[in-house]
Amino acid sequence: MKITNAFVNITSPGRNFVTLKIETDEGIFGLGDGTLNGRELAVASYLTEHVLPCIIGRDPFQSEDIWQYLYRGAYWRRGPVTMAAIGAVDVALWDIKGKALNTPVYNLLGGKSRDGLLAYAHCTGKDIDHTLEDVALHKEMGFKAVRVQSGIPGLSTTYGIAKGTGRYEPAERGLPSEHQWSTEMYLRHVPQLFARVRETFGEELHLLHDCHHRLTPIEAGRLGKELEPFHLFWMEDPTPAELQEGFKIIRQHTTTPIAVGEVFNTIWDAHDLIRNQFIDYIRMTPVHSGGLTHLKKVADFAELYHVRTGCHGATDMSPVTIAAALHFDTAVHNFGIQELMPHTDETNAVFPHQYRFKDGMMFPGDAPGLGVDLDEALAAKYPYLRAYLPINRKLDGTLTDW
Ligand code: GCO
Ligand code: MG
Repeated sequence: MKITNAFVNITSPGRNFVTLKIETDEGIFGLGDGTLNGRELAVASYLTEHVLPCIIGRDPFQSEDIWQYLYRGAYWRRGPVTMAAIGAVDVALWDIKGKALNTPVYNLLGGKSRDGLLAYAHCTGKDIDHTLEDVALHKEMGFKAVRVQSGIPGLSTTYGIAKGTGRYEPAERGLPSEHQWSTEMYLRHVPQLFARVRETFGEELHLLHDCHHRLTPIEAGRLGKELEPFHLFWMEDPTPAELQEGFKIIRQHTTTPIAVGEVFNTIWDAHDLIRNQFIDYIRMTPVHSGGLTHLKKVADFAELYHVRTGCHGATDMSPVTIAAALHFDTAVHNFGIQELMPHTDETNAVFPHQYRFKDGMMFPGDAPGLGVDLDEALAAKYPYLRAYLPINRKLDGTLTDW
């Protein structure tokens, strides 16, 4: 089998997505996702100008060799743009292989290790009462795990909170907006939020929380310690992770489990965190970490250190990435949980897919390959619109971490 053609599709059915389609001489095609929130066109151009011409004529079954060719061969390694581009190619190749062998991708990664995948929803509200309502709604929908976020009294904006009654969408059309931040207000508020959630819903519901890189390690240690009575499933992205040894300080102060890695691109971003057992869950997902080929290696390495997976699944992971993540989750031994932030109806129509949610669990479906399609005619109706993540400033105006 040979790759005969490859092209990038950019569409914006509610938000921007960059999709790679690789075609072969046997009429089988594969899809990959290269969406990088707020930097979409950089990946599209990297693929079109620098990657796709090099893969025409290659055998799509050689996913390992093609991965190494694009990673080692380019000399310039790592980084979100490079790894999203490699990820798009790699996932499309696994899709082709599955279709050619008439089997779902999870069978190529080791086969079923479980029947269903525990998924968590993102629950938000402008204050604690509204957040409790959202948690109740998601419990009703069948969720057994929820990530709980709430507006912070005194701050006009808080990350991760839906606007009005709409769904939460991290990217905003136009140039970046500005959010406000106060660590003091946040640290006072979050333990009260979790006290109310446990009081209302009891012990059984799995509770998660995303700190979105806002804290220093010692502040994260304090928060983790104060949240211990509420038995969190995880505390996510407590501090930026470029300084991996910072997580040692968090570990010294709390038994609240730690998850990190949605912005990581390769094992080298997580290597020390994993081997020193500073974290409990690794959040890397196929699109931003070089596809299934690399992510499988990360998971196998993490397994040695009792670290489980928790793939990032916000709306900026297209249905192609969600499907790839679900096949990966199904196969790896050390699966932990899968994030599920629902796409708009428009997005679901552009990317018809086999995966399903039922009773708190997700299922990849048994279609050959990934089980996702791209309706190109419908996609063409939603042209790209510039969008960014917001930026974040402390109350005195200092730019801080998003
Ligand atoms: C999550 C995330 C998102 C990110 C977004 C960035 O855990 O779902 O933190 O909400 O902000 O995916 O592109
Ligand atoms: Mg997050």
